[in-house]
Amino acid sequence: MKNFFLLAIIALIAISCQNDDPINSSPPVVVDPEPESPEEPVSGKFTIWEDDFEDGDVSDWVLLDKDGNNSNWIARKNIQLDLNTGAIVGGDINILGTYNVDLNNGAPLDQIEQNWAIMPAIDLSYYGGKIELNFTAQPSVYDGNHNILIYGSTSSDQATAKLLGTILLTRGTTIDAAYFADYIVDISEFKGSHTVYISFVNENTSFVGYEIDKIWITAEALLENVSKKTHKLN
Ligand SMILES: [Ca+2]
Ligand SMILES: [Ca+2]
Ligand SMILES: [Ca+2]
Repeated sequence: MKNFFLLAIIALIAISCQNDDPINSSPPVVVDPEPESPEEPVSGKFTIWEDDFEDGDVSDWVLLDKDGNNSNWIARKNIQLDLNTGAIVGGDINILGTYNVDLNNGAPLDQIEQNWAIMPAIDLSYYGGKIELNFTAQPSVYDGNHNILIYGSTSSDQATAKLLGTILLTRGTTIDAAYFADYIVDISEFKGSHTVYISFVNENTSFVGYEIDKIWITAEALLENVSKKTHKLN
């Protein structure tokens, strides 16, 4: 019994270390429990995927400029304004962002954006309990509050995606300060699916910018039959 919990904790740590770049699509390695061990699922909230954009590489994402105005999601630093020159400059935070202004001069773009950032496929087939999409984000400096739309699909074709949540990203009163905050969307309905695509989409209005500092997905439980499956495969 004690051994089982020790092994379960090791398994949880192994799963928590699963990172992006590229997503590991093979089942998590679960150490075989002792034959007499109980058949309880491993439980606790743990991270099964994350991307913090610190490497500036989003080649594993699909970024779609659906409105076709050549303004799309990009990995970069959050924007700040140089108060001496009025130029848009990079801040300190590595983000995935999308802007509805010309970053050379700050002028608004004429077109309403329809920019999709589609995460690499995640495999939710061996997790149970509540599964949550967590992200740290803000509307950029010199912007107001804006909704970000979260879509989910089991197909890479975003036309099949359904709206999972409309999340209001809020700013404080200081126009040039950072107001990154954590937001959560329940994505438990995709439990059991082998390929899940989560997308971030701007709302259907003009804006200055959306900036996402980090995204991570948590699950409450590892399904007990994973250890059985692994056992059989061995
Ligand atoms: Ca990356
Ligand atoms: Ca666009
Ligand atoms: Ca970051």
